[in-house]
Amino acid sequence: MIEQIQQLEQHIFSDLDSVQNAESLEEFRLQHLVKKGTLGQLNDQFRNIPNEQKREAGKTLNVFKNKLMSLFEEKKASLESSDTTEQIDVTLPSRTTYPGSLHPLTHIMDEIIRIFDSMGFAVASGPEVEEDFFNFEMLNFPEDHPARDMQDTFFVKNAADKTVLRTHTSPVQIRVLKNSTPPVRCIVPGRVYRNEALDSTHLAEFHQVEGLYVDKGVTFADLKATLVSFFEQLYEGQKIETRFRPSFFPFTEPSAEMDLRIAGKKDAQWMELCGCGMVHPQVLRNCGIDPEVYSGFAVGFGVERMAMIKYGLTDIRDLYDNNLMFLRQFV
Ligand code: FA5
Repeated sequence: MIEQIQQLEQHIFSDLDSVQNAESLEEFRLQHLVKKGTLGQLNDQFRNIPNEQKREAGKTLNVFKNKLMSLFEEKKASLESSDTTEQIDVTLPSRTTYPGSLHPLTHIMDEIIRIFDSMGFAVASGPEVEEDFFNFEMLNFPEDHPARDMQDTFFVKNAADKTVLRTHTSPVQIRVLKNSTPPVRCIVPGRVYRNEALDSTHLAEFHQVEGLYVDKGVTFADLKATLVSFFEQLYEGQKIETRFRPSFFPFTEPSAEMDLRIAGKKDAQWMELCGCGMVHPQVLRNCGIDPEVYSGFAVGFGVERMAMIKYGLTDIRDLYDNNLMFLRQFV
């Protein structure tokens, strides 16, 4: 029997070594390791050999069995770890890929331009690094006028240098009016800068859209009707409430601010969305336009604040956090 085991060893271990997959391993197990296989037959033979041979033969048989079982387990483990088909869970959903999308501010800016375009307003632009002359002086803020304090200005070098990061889009009113003859009807979308403490409704860098309409016979009623119609279109599908409040800007007279909130919503807060008014006669004169013949209205909207209402945001800073979970809602 010892001889028989030695002969068996010569091929059974190399057979096991050449097994390459789970099916061949199972075949090997059924052929050699089950009761009716090679090992089972050896056990039966062992029972029938003479007692004086049992000691030697039993030892050889045990060594053989242990070696065979441990090589078998090793082979099984190595096939399992290299078998990728076993590891893929085909029922798992595939990984989501997100398409690129426009930022909510781009969405709302496009919408604002579209609505004003439909009302006959062209798009104008001006520089973000602006001269004091356009940002303040021509808009009726003489030097040392206290109203300059309302706008927390970033000076490019210092206050004496008179170059500022524009604090509003209103200087473009001057640039447009100086170069045109009424009727003038334009909007100015753009970035503005203020040296402000940030909170849930204030940023230091934000966007405004200026609106300007100068012609014969333009009245405050035109301003009001234009604003109400604009907001109704921008917030189409949402029920809104608006209110005008008297205000002051050196370049408009009379001046107002407009607040808006979602109607019927519990605890809905009023949000100031724009400053506006009738273009001050002195501003028209500064630009070579006769205020006895022409009149006009001007408005400056805060774009981020309009987006807050449109998208139900409670903190303006959410728009600049670059949080993908937030931005993916606007695909
Ligand atoms: C102005 O900037 C005027 N130029 C608006 C104007 C234009 C008045 C034409 C008359 C005629 P004001 O500082 O209020 O006004 O800003 C206008 C709007 O910008 C505000 O109603 C608000 O919606 C937004 N805004 C102002 N400051 C901030 C800020 N720090 N962060 C975000 N939005 C702001």
